[in-house]
Amino acid sequence: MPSRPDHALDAGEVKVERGERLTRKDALALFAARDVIRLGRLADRVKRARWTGRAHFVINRQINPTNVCVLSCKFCDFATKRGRANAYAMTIREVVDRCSPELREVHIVGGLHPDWTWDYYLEMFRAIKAGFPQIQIKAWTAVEIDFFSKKFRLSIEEVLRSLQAVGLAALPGGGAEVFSERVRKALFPFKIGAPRWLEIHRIAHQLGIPTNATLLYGHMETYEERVDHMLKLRDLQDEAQGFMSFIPLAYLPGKTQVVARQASAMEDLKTVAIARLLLDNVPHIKAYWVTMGEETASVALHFGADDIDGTIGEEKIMHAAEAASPVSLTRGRLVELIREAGCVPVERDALYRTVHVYDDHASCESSVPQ
Ligand code: V47
Repeated sequence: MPSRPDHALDAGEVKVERGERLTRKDALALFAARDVIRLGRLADRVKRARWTGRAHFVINRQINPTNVCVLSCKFCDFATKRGRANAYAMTIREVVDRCSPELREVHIVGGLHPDWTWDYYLEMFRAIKAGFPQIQIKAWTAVEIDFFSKKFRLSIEEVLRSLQAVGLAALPGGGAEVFSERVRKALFPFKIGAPRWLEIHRIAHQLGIPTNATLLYGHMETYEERVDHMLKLRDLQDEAQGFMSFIPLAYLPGKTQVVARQASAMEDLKTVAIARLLLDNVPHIKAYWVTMGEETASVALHFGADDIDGTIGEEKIMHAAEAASPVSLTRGRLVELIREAGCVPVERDALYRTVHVYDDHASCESSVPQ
């Protein structure tokens, strides 16, 4: 750590201690800070004031029903075109077969399939809920909601209300990438930009559908663009408090190689810590173990994160981009990771309601089935 005092942190630290909101300038100074441990301690204090030593996880399953996508984003290794050897599209039976009684949440996102009907999407949710009424469905990014709206000539509100009627509980945070027109033009020119992504989340919040928000970082974006992204989310959150969680996603170079290597663990920890400090109105900051790796995610619980997502089951988007992490973790492993970080594991549902607090060591093995 730096031998000289790191004054980049001073202004931010004073403001946080006084409970004042950080500005763009403060956040940029935090990104310039060399004393990452001091930054982490500050974020940890803020996290503990809200969540004490608790860290959340969920028994969930990711389902990516198709990789066929009308878009071709330059950072994405997952999407492919109809008819290619690696293309797949699940039937509703195949989606439902991936569900099981112990799940609290299914997280469903995929490619923008050119042929699927609106009824297919509605029937998918009906079939999941018929088989597994306890499962909360967190599904379809704003990019998919926009696609449904255009393809099926429905308003955003009609799309969301119809999905809500068949079981949609929350929207995941994907598709936001980074709210910068410069980066959008370079990496995902045919995908919706910030105004549309934010509009869709605003409508979801107005309808009482909670949502998450992501940031894809570690490619060609600048610190200014990361900060501006977070500030846009903070502004929207001031309107209706509809965001549950913010998830910084480190870009995995895979075969797309927008940059040659993934952001460092230090960069991950800094981004988590600054998110906790800047997004003072977003309750949960998620250290997503799939992109960060288990080790960095557990350290991130001391840098402002209070959530590590879930068991996942079978993740395809990050693993298409050669993520080094396993495709799934057990409940026991998540509890262990959180405990190893010195935190108290709290199993939650998709809406962050507490399912079980593992406040003694025996309870992990005995009180809830594996
Ligand atoms: O929007 C795609 C990202 C997102 C790569 O809401 C990549 O709880 C890194 O949004 N390297 C989808 N990232 C995943 C997502 C998500 C994940 C976990 C939890 C939640 C939540 C949402 O994955 C996409 C894009 O930003 N992505 N390719 C890549 N090569």
